[in-house]
Amino acid sequence: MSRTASHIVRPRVMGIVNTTPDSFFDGGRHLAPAAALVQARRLIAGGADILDLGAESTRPGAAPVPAAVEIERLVPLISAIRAESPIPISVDTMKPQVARAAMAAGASIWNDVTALRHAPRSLAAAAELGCEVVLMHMQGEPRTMQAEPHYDDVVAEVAAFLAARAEAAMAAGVARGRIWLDPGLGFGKHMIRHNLPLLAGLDRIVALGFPVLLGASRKAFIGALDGGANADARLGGSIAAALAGAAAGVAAVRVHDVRETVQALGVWSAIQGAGRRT
Ligand code: HH2
Repeated sequence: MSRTASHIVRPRVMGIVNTTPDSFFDGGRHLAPAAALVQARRLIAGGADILDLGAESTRPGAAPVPAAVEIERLVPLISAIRAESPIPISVDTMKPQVARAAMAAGASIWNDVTALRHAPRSLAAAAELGCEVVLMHMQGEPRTMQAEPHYDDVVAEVAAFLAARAEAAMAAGVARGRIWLDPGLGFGKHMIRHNLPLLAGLDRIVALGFPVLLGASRKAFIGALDGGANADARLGGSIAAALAGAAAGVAAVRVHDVRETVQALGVWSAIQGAGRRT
């Protein structure tokens, strides 16, 4: 959470840079190292509190990327950002060897959409690296996760999964204070039947007692609620979801549009502050 001028906490803003050819929104825009660095600078100037760098898309049907290629895309970018800015850097990767290389280059957060389940040594690697970890919920695996997701009670099941993964991480030696949880909007979730109850029930995830990261930015459920709007036309819905997260007490929102989200959260927190003063 960040303190604003009105001293009301608002979620931190994590800006996304995908240095990939195929991410669902910014794929191909920041694949060239120079373009990725320009985008990182833009997000920092826009008020990002954290940068999340990804080198392998998680969207259904995305091409798998070998660890060496992820490292080749991420490490020079991390070093270049580190040379200019102290901003905390997160890496969006499932692979412990990529996380290791990224931490050595100056990243401090491992954002793992598999919640440290992808490799048998992921849990031990996270403990050894001593980095912060984002444990995200996903039903199934990226290739097939949107085929027929099923839950009896999506909020209860996601909360139980996240609590169990936090326990597993702590049992492996990850410090409690380094664990974040993320409900994983869009990852094995029906667009409306699962993502919306999760957004409405975020307070139950927050109640688990760990900082919660929310990633709704430009996801397909926003298009589904707006006549099929494509990813380029989902900024308004992304901001609405970020504000729902703020109201529920999430610690950070993961977004493509940093400047706009910072402005929206700033106005939201100023309104909260004015409400408290009267
Ligand atoms: N969403 C995406 C990727 N990584 N990590 C966390 N913790 N939470 C999320 O909701 C999340 C995530 C998907 O978004 P994006 O990175 O823009 O797309 P792609 O996976 O196609 O690169």
